[in-house]
Amino acid sequence: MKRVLDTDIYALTDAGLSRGRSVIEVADAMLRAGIRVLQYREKERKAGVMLDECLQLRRMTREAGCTFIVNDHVDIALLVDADGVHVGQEDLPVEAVRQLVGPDRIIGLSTHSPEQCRDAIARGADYIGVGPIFATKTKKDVCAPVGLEYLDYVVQNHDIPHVAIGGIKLHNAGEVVRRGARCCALVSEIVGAEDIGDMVARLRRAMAV
Ligand code: 3NM
Repeated sequence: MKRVLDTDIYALTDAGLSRGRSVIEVADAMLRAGIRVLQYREKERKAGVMLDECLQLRRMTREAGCTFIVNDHVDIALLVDADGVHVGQEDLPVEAVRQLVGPDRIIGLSTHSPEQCRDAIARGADYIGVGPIFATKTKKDVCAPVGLEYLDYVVQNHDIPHVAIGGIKLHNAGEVVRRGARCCALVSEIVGAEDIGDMVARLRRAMAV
């Protein structure tokens, strides 16, 4: 059975924001903090390096019982036997990704509007990213913040699992959860924290609404 986002925090890697720590070190701290979904999202890596890191992360996440998702690279997701792949609006359509990964792997799709949400459901995505909720510098090519209004639309109209993303921090994570988000994805707030374990614990307290 596919396990799709049955968790509070969705963590992503970003070596450039990790205070000089390696992706593996950061992921290790996340897993020790009890993170249950981890996405490998590295934009400036050679394919061979991505493959090596993903092989290591696959071993670590499997041992920890953590769902492992690879961003964009369907080939790497398949090579390392990831649980799923996350794609954006400019990537291969969900139906094509499904043909490659089969029925049992998770496909996540970033969406930024009600129309894209409905389209993702029609195409058979397993979950959607909903964002950017707030302004973010982490994703370079992302549209202006969609605010909490788009999250409200998803929460009030659709059952598809969703993950709120974009500019979510310790100070606003509680608000996002109170608006009905089932799961929050955070990049800079977690990978950039000096003490990742402490940050995850504080986020959990802030999100326990
Ligand atoms: N996707 P931070 S926003 C990877 O809206 C990503 O689809 C987004 O980083 C979307 O938590 C985003 O540092 C970046 O703001 C989120």
